[in-house]
Amino acid sequence: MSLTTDLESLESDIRSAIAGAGDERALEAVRVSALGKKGTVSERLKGLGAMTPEERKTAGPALNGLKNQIAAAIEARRAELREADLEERLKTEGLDVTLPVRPQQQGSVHPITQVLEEVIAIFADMGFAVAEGPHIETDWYNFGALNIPEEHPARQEHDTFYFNPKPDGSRLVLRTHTSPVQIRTMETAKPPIRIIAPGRTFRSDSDQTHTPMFHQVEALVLDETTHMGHLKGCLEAFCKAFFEVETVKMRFRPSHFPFTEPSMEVDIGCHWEGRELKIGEGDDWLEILGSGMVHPNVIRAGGLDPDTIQGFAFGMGIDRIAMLKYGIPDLRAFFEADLRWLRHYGFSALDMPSLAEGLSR
Ligand code: 2NM
Repeated sequence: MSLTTDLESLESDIRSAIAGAGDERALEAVRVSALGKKGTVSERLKGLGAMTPEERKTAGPALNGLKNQIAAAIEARRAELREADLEERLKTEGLDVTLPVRPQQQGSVHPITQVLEEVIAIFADMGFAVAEGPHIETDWYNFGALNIPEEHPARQEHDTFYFNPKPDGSRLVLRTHTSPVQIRTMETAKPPIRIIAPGRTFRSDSDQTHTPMFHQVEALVLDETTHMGHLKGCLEAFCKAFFEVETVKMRFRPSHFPFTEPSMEVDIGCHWEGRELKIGEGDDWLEILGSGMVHPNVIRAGGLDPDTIQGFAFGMGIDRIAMLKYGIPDLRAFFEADLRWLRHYGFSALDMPSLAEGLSR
């Protein structure tokens, strides 16, 4: 058989193998069988060495030409396969962006999450940052730094969950309020400080109006000049935004907290219309939060100088204001994971609370 016929039939075999390769793996196998170390074309190229110079003159260019043409044919087929693969994927993985997001929404946002997001949206708009901290705290961060020393009567009122004592006698606690976050913030941030601390809190107390785990948002504003007028303005702006009303009647009642001096509890006006509680005006009062000017001892405990730094703090129960805003009668239902209840009181997962687009609709 002449060299030309041999190469012609070899070329046609390889070309039909290339054309027959249905995917890139099959094509790679064809490449190896022709151009690999022991491939049919490579073996013939090795034979060049044994030829006479005269034979090599025609066989060399013919073999190298074949090798290059096969290589080019393989690359062309590879591109073709990739193109076809892409076409196929575009057809099957296609996405109709005009379709509704989901045929029907599964699940819903828990009312506490909704209210937490609403509160964060309101204070973020006023320039507050969100701060977080651990649920398990030391006695110092939960009590000592907040001007609640050992034997202070407030310790009993907190119904604290204590961990077993450590060898040195100290005991960790589940935080009874989010105030430890404010102390940690004072230690690390430089005034002016404007933060809210939302999160879970724990007290060993369970009845119609108390659950052992509940949610709080506390706020802290510290600089050189902040006073009670700022506190009142801030709380009034919050109440209007949160209850989505134009005006809100408010009452500041003198009170006592170890961590603030003076301290005030804040009530908002309300009245009943049939079985519906209307918030903002009326002759009844609802207590919604505690507040005051941060006690000098607390500022000092946070590592700041109470002679130059002052400001206010307040705290409220998220679960409680969620009940008030959305007319939820029993606090315990919040944590029973009853699907029918969740569907009834839940919120759309697609509507983010925002001041511009409406908090709760
Ligand atoms: C309240 C009422 C009044 C409060 C105080 C502080 C801190 F850490 F700055 F001293 N955080 N939160 C505070 C003040 C909390 O909850 C009813």
